[in-house]
Amino acid sequence: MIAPMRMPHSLYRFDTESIKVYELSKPANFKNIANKARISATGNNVHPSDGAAKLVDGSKTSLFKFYNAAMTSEQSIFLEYDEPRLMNSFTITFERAGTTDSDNYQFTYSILAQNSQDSTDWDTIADHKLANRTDNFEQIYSFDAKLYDKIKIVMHSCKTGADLTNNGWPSIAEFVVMGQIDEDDKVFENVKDNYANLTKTELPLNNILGNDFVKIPSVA
Ligand SMILES: [Ca+2]
Repeated sequence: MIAPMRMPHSLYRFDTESIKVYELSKPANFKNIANKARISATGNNVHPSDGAAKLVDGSKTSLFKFYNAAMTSEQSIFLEYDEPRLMNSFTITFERAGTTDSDNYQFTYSILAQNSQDSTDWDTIADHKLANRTDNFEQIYSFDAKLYDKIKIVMHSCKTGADLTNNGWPSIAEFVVMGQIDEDDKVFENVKDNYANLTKTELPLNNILGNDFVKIPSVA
């Protein structure tokens, strides 16, 4: 009879540290928080009708044309949060031309993340990965949950043409950040369920509570 394998003692420890680690790894309540970030790009050359909102609008057919020209040098896209958020995966989606691509695009990109409250160092989530517009237009990167407030997508090159020697006009269709929503987001999500088609900036406190609720009486 084969003796049952002994599990490492550490798996049974329920000290404070173990519970903390478990909680930090628990992704059950994570949602796509990409649209909670401020988005910017280097180059200041965004296509006027295809701006940053298209990167996080939930549509893989709407494109963020972050550099509105043939890309001759490396460019970066930034997603930034006011406070570090617990995150555990990024998904990047490029335009899909179909099963064939007459323009034959190849993107080379990296994805980095930083907790600027702890360090100026960047963690490398994806390092010089390749993508195209046919059979490799979307990649998911999962990692142990960690606090970040800055994400940087570095577009090293965007090549096109039969031999991939021409510079192409780059775009990204969608970027997903799976992370923990904060308390403000929870309140907003609850309100949004009852007030469809409103954005966060269109919900002044007076409209929700009524004017009388925000008048603070003076203390006698
Ligand atoms: Ca989109």
